[in-house]
Amino acid sequence: MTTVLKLGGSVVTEKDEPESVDEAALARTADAVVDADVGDLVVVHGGGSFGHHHAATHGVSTTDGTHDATAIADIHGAMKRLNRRVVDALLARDVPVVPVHPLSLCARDEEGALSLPHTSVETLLHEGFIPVLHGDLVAHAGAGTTVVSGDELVTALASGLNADRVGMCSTVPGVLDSDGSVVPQIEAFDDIADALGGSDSTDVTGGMAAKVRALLALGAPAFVFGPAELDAFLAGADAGTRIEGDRS
Ligand code: IP8
Repeated sequence: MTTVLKLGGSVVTEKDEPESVDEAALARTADAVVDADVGDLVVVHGGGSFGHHHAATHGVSTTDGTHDATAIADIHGAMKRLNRRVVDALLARDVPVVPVHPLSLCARDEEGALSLPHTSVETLLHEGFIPVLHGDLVAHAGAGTTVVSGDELVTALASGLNADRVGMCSTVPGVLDSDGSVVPQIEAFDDIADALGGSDSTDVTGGMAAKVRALLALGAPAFVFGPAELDAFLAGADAGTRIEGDRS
């Protein structure tokens, strides 16, 4: 049983203040991972006020690339700093985490398609570790480097590893309808298209609509939920909005 968990950048950082970790939220998140009972676990965290801040400053997104090595060092360096904070919080609780940096692993072709060789993550899982990846920059043929979001990594990992469950923990309790209520289940993007807006902070990778599209494309059930339901998800229960494309 393999579970891929995305921790939204806004869950563990103060999203509007550059390079600022929400220490209390990170501690609660790490405590939840300690008690996880889901078999093999891969964690992917987002950029929050680390990656998005620097990506916006340098005008880099998933489609607008950069060949500026200093910009690459700034953006990737910020993500490595956040990754180190997440890894340290888990190591302090004796969770056997190993950092995995997508810039050293992945590439995009000229059409922007991402390749993520999964052997490294798979071997780490077999060896009893919990790999911790993060939104990052990746080499992009013809564009230098572009942003890869944690959501895109989750999609690639879930299919490469044949994951059984995917969890997307963000600061909202699920996908919300136009009345602000959590939608229990989504099987097609059209079910929810009218209600989905963009993210209200600097987010170069696109907010909830992009998340739902990515999750519908998976071959496994995915759940979008808030931090209050992280314990439940990691105990194997359903949480927030269940998203699973209808494959009939
Ligand atoms: O927060 C973005 O990751 P995300 C990473 O998962 C960078 O979209 C470098 C902005």
